[in-house]
Amino acid sequence: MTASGINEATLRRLRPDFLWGAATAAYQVEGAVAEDGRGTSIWDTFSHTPGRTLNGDTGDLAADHYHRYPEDIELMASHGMGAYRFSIAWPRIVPDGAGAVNQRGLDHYSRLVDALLDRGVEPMATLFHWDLPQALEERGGWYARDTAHRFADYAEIVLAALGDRVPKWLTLNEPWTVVGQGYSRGVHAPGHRDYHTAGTAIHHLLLGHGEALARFRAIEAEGAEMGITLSMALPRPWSRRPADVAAARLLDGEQNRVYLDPLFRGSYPPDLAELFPTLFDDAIVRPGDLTVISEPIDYLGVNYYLNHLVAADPAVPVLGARQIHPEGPMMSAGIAAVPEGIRECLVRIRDEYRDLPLYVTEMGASLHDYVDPTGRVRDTARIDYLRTTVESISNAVADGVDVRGLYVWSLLDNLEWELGYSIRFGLFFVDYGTQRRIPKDSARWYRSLISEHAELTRDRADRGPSW
Ligand code: IFM
Repeated sequence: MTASGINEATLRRLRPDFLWGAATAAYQVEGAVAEDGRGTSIWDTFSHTPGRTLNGDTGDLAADHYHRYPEDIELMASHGMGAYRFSIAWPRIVPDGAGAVNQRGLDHYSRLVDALLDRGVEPMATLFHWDLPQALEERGGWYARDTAHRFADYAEIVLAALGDRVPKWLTLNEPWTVVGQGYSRGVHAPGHRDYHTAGTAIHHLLLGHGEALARFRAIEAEGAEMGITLSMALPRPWSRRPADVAAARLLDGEQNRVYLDPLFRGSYPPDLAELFPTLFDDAIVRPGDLTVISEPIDYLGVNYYLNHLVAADPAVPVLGARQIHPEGPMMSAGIAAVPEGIRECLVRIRDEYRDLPLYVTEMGASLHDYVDPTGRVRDTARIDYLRTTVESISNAVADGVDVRGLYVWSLLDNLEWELGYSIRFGLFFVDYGTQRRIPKDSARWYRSLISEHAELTRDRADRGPSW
């Protein structure tokens, strides 16, 4: 057994160049919302609207990563991390969503990328992690087809500036969360609560993805690759009753298949026609759209948090289904911590969709961490969660799935959207009053895991890749 508590054979199974990283998103960590010409995003508007976020928390200051990124990169490097997944704030680049480009925004990310490369940390950039320019929301947001075209324009600007130095790109982060929380359930920005029209937002997000991918292919950034990150859920029926089985199937459609099917099969799942009628409306899904959306990606990013049982419940509007949080310890966000489920998600993609390279672009545990009187953050539950995560990824590799990296959510404690700063996901504790970063026990554990893996796979790395 190794110091990380993961047995050697399990760690050896992961490729020598397996990427060990951490992830963040612009609005959750950057702060500096009024600096260097940044425009307003829907999350500025939403978080400043009374009653929308817990305690009225906003991303105005967040973890001040906009200014403190050199220190944060140093933390990654000194903890052995070889990769950083961050997102680019669209309103920093095109403040009004269309038209004038803000060079100061591009310069910021250019400096960030150079600083990462200097420290040997590979950048992975997400183009859209939910901070839509407010100006585009006022023109219909993702209900409007034009937003997809504007997204592609913005992507092209960023790719032209950074495509030579950023080897890994993601178009969208978790379109399910954007739509499920922001358009259907109304708990995220922009706060719409309408399943009936949510399909339109799904389609335009995916169209934006496809058009951005086409621009990327046209640029031919050498050595760079592009994918998309989906959040995969594991909804299972509460019982074998046909009504529960059908309810779980519906949630699987709403959370997984409605994104996977168009991306990999070029069609929307017919069983979702009642839930998302506009996905079957020719005025919304126009000829050729699904061809654009299903153009092959270089890899898929998978985020995994949700594992729940589903029971039919006619009292629940629209879905007629209730989620029951199951077995296992609960994390503080009310999310059941069942990290083993990642194996099933990864295998499913290979078996039901396509055998392509996969990156786990987020997995993490939310806890009520605190600094104890000795100055330590003893987040044992997060270490257990991450240990099981790594073992489960290795099991998927044993099943023959091509998994190439893990980006822990999150590098730093940050703004957990509508839950504000009430819960913490970071490997590094952020004392928000002083912005001091304190490595949690999990950060030290991650460092030892990364060095054990390097040690165990050194021979194979010296012989060169065998894949
Ligand atoms: O904080 C979020 C992140 O922005 C997207 N994926 C899930 C995380 C935890 O809820």
